[in-house]
Amino acid sequence: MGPPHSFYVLLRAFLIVLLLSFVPFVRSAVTNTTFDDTSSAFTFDGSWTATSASNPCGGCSSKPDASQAFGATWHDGNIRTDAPRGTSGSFTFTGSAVYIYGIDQAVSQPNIAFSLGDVSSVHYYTGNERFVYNALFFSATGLAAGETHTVSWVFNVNPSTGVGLQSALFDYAVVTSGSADVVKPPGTTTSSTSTSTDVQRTQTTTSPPPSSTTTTQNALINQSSS
Ligand SMILES: *[C@@H]1O[C@H](CO)[C@@H](O)[C@H](O)[C@H]1NC(C)=O
Ligand SMILES: CC(=O)N[C@H]1CO[C@H](CO)[C@@H](O)[C@@H]1O
Repeated sequence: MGPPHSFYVLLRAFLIVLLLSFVPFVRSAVTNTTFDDTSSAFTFDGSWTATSASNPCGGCSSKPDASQAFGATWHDGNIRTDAPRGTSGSFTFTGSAVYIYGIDQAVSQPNIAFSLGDVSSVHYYTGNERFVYNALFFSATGLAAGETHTVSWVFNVNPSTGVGLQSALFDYAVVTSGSADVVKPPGTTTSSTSTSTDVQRTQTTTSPPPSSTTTTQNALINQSSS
């Protein structure tokens, strides 16, 4: 003889309450921070020009609308087929996710090869718009939230453009942070009023998280097991 049927009804109600209480907590714990290309978190190595409406790049072939760039600034980097050194850069941050944004352009954009740990991808715009603002160049999620990460990139000339001088425009980065609050030891300052209770709950529930919280959940698991 097992436990009475009412036991399962109660257990199920309990798990539903756990799940519902977990979702709003995760949302409130996660924040996005935007870093303009002028931030010292960026490095730019090789042929780059820091550009804005008040400091235009006369020699640059790409002249986007400054008012549509974040902070009205961007970095214009270029590469030649016979360049003696590569054009590259990096962005260093602490958080569980990173998004690098630039201004895509249909004319003469190189392949931009990104890497972050074992994540790598190549960005190349195949559309026809002269400029596309807030274009996502690279993203990585599910990172260890409390650790410092560096995403780096290098330009590779794209032969399909038929142009020997190619350029790409870097605008800003968004970093997701705050999920580390969930696993901070008790007594640590936190913006949430129910942290310790929720840590307890997230450790006892085995329900899969809703898809919208997957990133945070991954970070939480990695953090907890380290
Ligand atoms: C953070 O920014 C990314 C990329 O723009 C977005 O997908 C995500 O929903 C944002 N998260 C929060 C908590 O605002
Ligand atoms: C940064 C890191 O270690 N992320 C991992 C967190 O855990 C999930 C699930 O086990 C992995 O898929 C991530 O790669």
